[in-house]
Amino acid sequence: MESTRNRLIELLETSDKQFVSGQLLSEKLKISRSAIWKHMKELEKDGYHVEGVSRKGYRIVKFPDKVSENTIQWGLRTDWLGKKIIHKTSTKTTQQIAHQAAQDNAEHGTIIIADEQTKGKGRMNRQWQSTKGKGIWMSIILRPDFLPVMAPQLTLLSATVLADAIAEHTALTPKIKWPNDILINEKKTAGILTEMQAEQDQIQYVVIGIGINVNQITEDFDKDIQDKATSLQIQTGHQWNIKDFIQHVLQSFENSYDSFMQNGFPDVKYKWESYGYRIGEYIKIKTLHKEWKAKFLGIAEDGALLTKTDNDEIKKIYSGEIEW
Ligand code: BT5
Repeated sequence: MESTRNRLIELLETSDKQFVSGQLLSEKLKISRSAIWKHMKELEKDGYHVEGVSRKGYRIVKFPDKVSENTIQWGLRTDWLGKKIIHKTSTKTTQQIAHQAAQDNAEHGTIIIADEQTKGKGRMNRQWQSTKGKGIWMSIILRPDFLPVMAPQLTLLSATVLADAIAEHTALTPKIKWPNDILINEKKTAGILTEMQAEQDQIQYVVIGIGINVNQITEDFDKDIQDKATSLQIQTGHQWNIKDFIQHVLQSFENSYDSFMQNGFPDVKYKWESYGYRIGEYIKIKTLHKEWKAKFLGIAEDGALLTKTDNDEIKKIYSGEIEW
């Protein structure tokens, strides 16, 4: 039943807005015309708007707002990103599914997306809270043809994509806090986790994990992060259509990635710095043995944070705790 239904959606979807005759559907799916009609009624119950016109056939005029492989793909204007989508209603983490899929040869641009993650991952084994149906929890598999040392540039690029998508879609003013936090009004609304499988001089694949808080209210976050996390809904006072926003992010991602591959890193650096949080201000850097203040200048090509000390020494910072 489920697979016939998916095939039916697929047939209607690939015909785009054209009608598909009942005759053709019944031949392809090997079911009677009245069975097709029953399937259409079921689709309507799920939020699809199907138009049926005698002598012409059927066509989908609107997909439901909920997220699924079909609803994301319908109207997605990308060439390679999201051509293959794996959607889960609930999973531990989309990163794990992405790694598995990549090892099973999933193609460049495959995305894994979930309504809910029960063990969402942040960096360094931290947790990422992923409330059901309230945000975008997605992993993108990429197979870039460059050296592993360049992978951090993809994290920086992803941050600019999210900042752009939020700014364009909602008219809010996001900031990127080094290395990968997207802030709105000083609170975190999105995060990025880049993981990679590589040999010394070759990347096998990269998984870019993207988490964006969309429709949470403050109480949806655990108490310990309520004062530092935010969502588009909290910031704008209304709900956002998650499927539309996913499509926007994917389209922006593909454009930026393609232009990065053609033109290299300078445009990404420029854009990143235009969103950079506290550029030009003093920050405090703490390592195990030392603590010092320096001016935050921007980012280096390798993803490091560029600073200038009071005796005009330019220093790249790769790790350590930063106090902003
Ligand atoms: C990140 O880590 O910001 C990376 C987040 C990546 C999440 C995506 S969702 C799809 C894919 N699948 C996954 O399992 N992960 C990726 P980090 O910079 O380490 O930030 C983690 C810290 O942010 C936590 O320790 C909390 O303090 C805070 N935090 C947790 N959940 C949050 C949320 N939903 N919104 C804002 N802050 C959060």
